[in-house]
Amino acid sequence: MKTSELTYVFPKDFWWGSASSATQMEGYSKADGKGPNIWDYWYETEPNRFFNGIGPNHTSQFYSRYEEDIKLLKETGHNSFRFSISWSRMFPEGRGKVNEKAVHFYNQVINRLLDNEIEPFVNLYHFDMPLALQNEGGWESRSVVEAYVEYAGTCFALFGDRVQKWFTHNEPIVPVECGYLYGHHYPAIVDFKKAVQVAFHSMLTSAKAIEKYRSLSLPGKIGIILNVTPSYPRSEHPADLDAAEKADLLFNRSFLDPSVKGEFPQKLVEMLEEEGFLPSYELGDLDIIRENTVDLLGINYYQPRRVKAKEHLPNRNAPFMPEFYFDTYDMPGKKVNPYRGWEIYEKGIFDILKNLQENYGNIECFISENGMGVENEERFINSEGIIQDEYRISFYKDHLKWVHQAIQEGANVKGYHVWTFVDNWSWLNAYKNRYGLVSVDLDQNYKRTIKQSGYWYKELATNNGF
Ligand code: BGP
Repeated sequence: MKTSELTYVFPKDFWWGSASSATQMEGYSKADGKGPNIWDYWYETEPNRFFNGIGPNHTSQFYSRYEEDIKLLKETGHNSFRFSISWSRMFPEGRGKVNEKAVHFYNQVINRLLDNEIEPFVNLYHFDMPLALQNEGGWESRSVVEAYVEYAGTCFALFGDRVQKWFTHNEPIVPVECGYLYGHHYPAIVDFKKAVQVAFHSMLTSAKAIEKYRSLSLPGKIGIILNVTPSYPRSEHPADLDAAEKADLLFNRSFLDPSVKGEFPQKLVEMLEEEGFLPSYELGDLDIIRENTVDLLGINYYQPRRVKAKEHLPNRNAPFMPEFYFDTYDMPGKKVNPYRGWEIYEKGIFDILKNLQENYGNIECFISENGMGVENEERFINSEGIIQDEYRISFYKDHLKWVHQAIQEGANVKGYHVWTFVDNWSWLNAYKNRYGLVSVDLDQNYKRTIKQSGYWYKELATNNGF
């Protein structure tokens, strides 16, 4: 298609791709010397927590099928692809001796991607703490900070000659909220003070890994991936505005500011101090955070947060939660993905990008995840066996229009990655909601079939627009 026939044309060399994570797609959780991580452990001890009892050993088997998958990446138009390294595959005990079979596997993946002109984007941490380190306290513990830096440094040294886009964490708020506030991820603790410590350590480890990376003078960039949930107040009433600001400070700026500006927002520090929740830290930690900000920011966007002032005083006898500062509400008439229950608000992606442009030095960024999970997609299979997922194509187009608009207005956006490439296993929801451009048939040995959205994505990437 000629550029003149397209309505939305993206900048030259735009990164078209998708994101994935080790636990959600490698499978083989006990093979070739991999150590257990918190997901393997939780599944063994509490399998009923997982939808249909499917655990992390039954993810889409990328570990054995990566060659086939990389061909499919090519067929669906990818010029870039994010995966994460499994810390417990590299270091079965979390630190110490590196597992050579893991090194071989990741080398193969990186080399095959490069052979196919697909740039590897590598993330070091996607919710998968090695069990041995969780037993030391996981992200709460200072010893784990040092273990992470050792792991990151090893990955840079082994793969950094070829990998030129590195990410220290994916969505560091998720282990904080799911693991330490709302009980969705192991260790499923409810403890605000610990949650703050975990958040602080994720920022410290990110800065320390960046420092390590830069000391090696490798030829690439390093960043972090944050899920930003724009916080929209119910009204312009000062109390609603204040509530929305507090939600933004807790869920977004607690990671955005240290990652990009090298400091925590003063207002956030005051809020935490008032409740006695400041984390413990060592002399020099804040300097490390200040001096090691990111080159590049990945933005995962799924949904906004609708916020209003608290209507009742919080119950001081209940465990302290972020919702002590604000209430959320159901905005009348909002559009919702009925399967996942998440609001769909496309303009949110534009608001995030404009905020980065205006308040974060227009840092180089890309959309690192955006996607729609849908149940029972076999309903939409046509006579040729292809899932007709028109809804997903519309979802992407509707978001891409706003990404395009932000770029027109000067935002420094380099790419768009969808979640995700092949239907994969999702934390507690297992295979309930499917997100892929390619389907996986669990009854036919994980057979892959490109969906209509996969063909569309190829066209989008080839035309560099739509
Ligand atoms: C993001 C995570 C992904 C992925 C996605 C979809 O927050 O980075 O790992 O799972 O959300 O969410 P879910 O799988 O819970 O539907």
